[in-house]
Amino acid sequence: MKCTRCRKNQAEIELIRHNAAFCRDCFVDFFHLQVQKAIKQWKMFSKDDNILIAVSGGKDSLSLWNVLVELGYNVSALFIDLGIDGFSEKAFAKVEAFSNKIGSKLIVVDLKKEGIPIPKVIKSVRRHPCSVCGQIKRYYFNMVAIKNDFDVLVTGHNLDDEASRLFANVLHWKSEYLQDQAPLLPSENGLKKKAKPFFRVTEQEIAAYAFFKDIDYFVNECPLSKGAIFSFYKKELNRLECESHGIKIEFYQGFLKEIRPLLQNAKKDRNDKITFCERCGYPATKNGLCSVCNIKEKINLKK
Ligand code: Q46
Ligand code: ZN
Repeated sequence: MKCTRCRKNQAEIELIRHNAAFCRDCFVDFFHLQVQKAIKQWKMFSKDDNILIAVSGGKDSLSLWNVLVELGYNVSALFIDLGIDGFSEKAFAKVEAFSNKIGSKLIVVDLKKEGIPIPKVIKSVRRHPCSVCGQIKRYYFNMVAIKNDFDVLVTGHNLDDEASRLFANVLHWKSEYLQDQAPLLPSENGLKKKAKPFFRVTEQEIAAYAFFKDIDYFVNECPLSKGAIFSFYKKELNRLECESHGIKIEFYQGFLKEIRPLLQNAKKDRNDKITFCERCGYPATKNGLCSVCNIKEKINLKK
């Protein structure tokens, strides 16, 4: 099969949902274009902005880092060392090597030094590891972005992540989470502006990009991820996608266009009631503390 774009080279990848097949070079151009479209459509950031990208060592974050640098954006990376022995060191090695290759600045937060490595935290907090780990990561992403005066924080969340999260939030009618679901969240209430430039591309497309660009990413599965519910929703959405190509993007874009605007008044009411952590100044959840100061408090009580 010939590439449907240049009509010269042999196609190496077929994208059924786009009704196209691309050779390597045309796929990379197409992929970059999808990211540029996302950035422009949502006015995520410009070439003058200082961008902080959260990286884990996996294919999504390293690929996004690569795309943004190739497109000429001013990017620094942030790696959170979760303190999961036998896992976090390997992830960090990939991130460090990639940072040296690409020539971008790398900032590291070590949760062992912060007193809250994830394996220790999950002994004190009775929730799924991913829920508490996600909360801690978001806290430090935001804190580092604010302290270092970055204009925007970006993450490698892709269409599969966003559609499965939306799917779960709709099934459980999590209205507060639905209010916060978008490819761009403005800077408000002590939270730095957040963008997801990969929301138009799928996991599979990112894997192809990483392969064509020879990106050496970390493939090991996190030992604490067992029972994470999002992988179940992702599988179900993939089944639907096989039956009806393009359903994932239609589901997500449809929500952004039709439903999200209706939720913004409820979000405004919520914003009016927000309070801030008396220790660190981050938005508070309960008893005057933010989620991470609450976790630190629990761990200290157990000592
Ligand atoms: S690192 Fe943390 Fe992930 Fe491991 S504990 Fe879950 S959220 S799976 S991206
Ligand atoms: Zn706090």
